[in-house]
Amino acid sequence: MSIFQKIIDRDIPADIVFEDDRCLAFRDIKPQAPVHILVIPKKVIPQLSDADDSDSELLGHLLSTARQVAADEGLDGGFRVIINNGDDGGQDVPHLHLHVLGGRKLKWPPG
Ligand code: DGP
Repeated sequence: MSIFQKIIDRDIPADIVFEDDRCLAFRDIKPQAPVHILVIPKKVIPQLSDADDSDSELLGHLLSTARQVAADEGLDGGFRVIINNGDDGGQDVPHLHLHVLGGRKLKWPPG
């Protein structure tokens, strides 16, 4: 079981900013920007490449939630949404998550 499943189950605490029946959003424990929120599905999908076409609506909902979270945080000047996938993609936690980053000017390209 991943650490994010434990957050969903409330076995470990997190600073939760949004929740509905399909997803949860909470602040990253190691923020890389003034606002750094993770949006995760409650359905266990280890990484994006494990999703299939039946997950399309859920994936859209995660993006919509990222947009709403950014709006709620007042990120009117812009923000970035990132999904790290697998080892080469820099993914550490094997539970699909969208990073929502903002509150400062972000550099491009990422490393
Ligand atoms: P990734 O490298 O894409 O798998 O990002 C995982 C992120 O999860 C990383 O930015 C740190 C964050 N993280 C890891 N463990 C915890 C935790 O227990 N609580 C919270 N809030 N965030 C965590």
